[in-house]
Amino acid sequence: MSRIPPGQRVVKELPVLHVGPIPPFDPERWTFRIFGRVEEEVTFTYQEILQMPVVRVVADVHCVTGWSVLDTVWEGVSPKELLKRVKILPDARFVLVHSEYGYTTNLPLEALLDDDVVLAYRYNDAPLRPEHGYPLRLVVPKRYFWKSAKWVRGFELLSEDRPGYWEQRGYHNNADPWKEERYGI
Ligand SMILES: Nc1nc2c(c(=O)[nH]1)N[C@H]1C(S)=C(S)[C@@H](COP(=O)(O)O)O[C@H]1N2
Ligand SMILES: [Mo]
Repeated sequence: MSRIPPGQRVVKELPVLHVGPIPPFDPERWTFRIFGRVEEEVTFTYQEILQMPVVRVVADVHCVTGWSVLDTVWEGVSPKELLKRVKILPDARFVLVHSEYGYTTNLPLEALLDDDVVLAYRYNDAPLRPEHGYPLRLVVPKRYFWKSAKWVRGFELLSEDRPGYWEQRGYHNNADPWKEERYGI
């Protein structure tokens, strides 16, 4: 079976693709916040995130514009690890991922808890570079890469799905590259 989803071509290096500027990072003021459908919201400092158990994920990533990069290596923390530290309300089924400058993307909570999902601060055995999302980026290998939000600052747990930045602009809500869920509902 092919490793390349339909309509994709392999490139060697991860291109740099995003809307808006690269945000500055102040480790003293930066926080990651989990809020919404949780009993009590929580915020983590960058230091606290670095102290959590490290996970390493090797994955192929697929951008909706047609490029794929094979065997990308990410290290960071698992969203599961962060979510262990809150009490999730029983009606929480979706997550809106919040990044700097208002970029958002939505996922089913279950998808965020998948074993291959990581909040990464290292890429290919080096510190993640600012243009690729440093200090922290989400990587969701099973979805088109716009769901892998760079410069993440929080998870908002929701009882009902709420479309993110690209999902509001015509990109597919589910974004499975193997089903070519590029545009539309
Ligand atoms: N915050 C933020 N994250 C983002 C984007 C963005 O515009 N802003 N673009 C997405 C898209 S469309 C892609 S293809 C990947 C690109 O990641 P890269 O620049 O590290 O290759 O980031 C995703 N994450
Ligand atoms: Mo993309």
